[in-house]
Amino acid sequence: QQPPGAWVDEELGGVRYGLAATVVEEHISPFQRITIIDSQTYGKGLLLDGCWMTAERQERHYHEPLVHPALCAAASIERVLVIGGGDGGTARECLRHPGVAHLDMVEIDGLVVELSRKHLPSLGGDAWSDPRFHLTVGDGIAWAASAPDASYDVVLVDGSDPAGPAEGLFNRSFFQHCRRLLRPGGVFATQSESPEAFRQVHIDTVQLLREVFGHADPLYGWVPMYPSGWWSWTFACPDGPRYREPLAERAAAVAPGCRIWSPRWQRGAFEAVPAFVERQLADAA
Ligand code: PUT
Repeated sequence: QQPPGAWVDEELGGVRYGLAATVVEEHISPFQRITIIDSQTYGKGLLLDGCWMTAERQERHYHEPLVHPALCAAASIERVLVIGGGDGGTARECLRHPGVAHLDMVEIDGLVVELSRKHLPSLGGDAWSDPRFHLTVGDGIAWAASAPDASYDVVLVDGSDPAGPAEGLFNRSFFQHCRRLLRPGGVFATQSESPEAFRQVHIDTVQLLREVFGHADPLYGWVPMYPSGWWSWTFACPDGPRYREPLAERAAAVAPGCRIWSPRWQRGAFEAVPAFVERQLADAA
């Protein structure tokens, strides 16, 4: 039992990223160590294998930038696939778009879903009971490999850091399947780590997505509890960078309920490419 006021940290590269918090539950699933904490500042939160995933009062910093640039830009948003996303926050933001008719979410770890529903119910909100929402507990990489060509308008990857069960979510063959799954005018997006704390993973991910999809661009924001706080999401589309400009009607439907994302924020976030990333991507091209 931890004393009240103890610290829970993610340690990376000689730096600690922590919250004053107590551990509420911890389990070892077949895939990873799952920790639920209760923090003074951001409420209840989730770590996987000791890495920060989300917290009640900080999740919007992460979920809104992953979802809305893609859902406000794809030609249609009738069919959406979310790979990962077991806390429910990504599905919740997607289902705020009335144009979504069917959302498949494929999460590898059923215990993440169970503990998130128990301790972080505000993340999934009404998504769990929405008739458009279809949860499969299974391997998202295998799902992407076996789903039919052109079966989704939007594919979102909400995985953890590239180690353990999430490692395969950053590789070429997985991205090639995601491209194959997109209908014409479709948009792909993935969380793409920190340009500071995971610099090489970030650069390699953007470069690989450019190779596979033809067009891919990172968008930069902040998730204060993540390593360095500086985070990125990368959007990709075979037929041009349509994700850069939100469609007005879709944006108007969701913007009033957003805390971080807005069309203006998005435009700035796509422009905020740090100089070293711009140089490294130019060298890699
Ligand atoms: N899906 C959450 C990303 C976590 C990064 N630490």
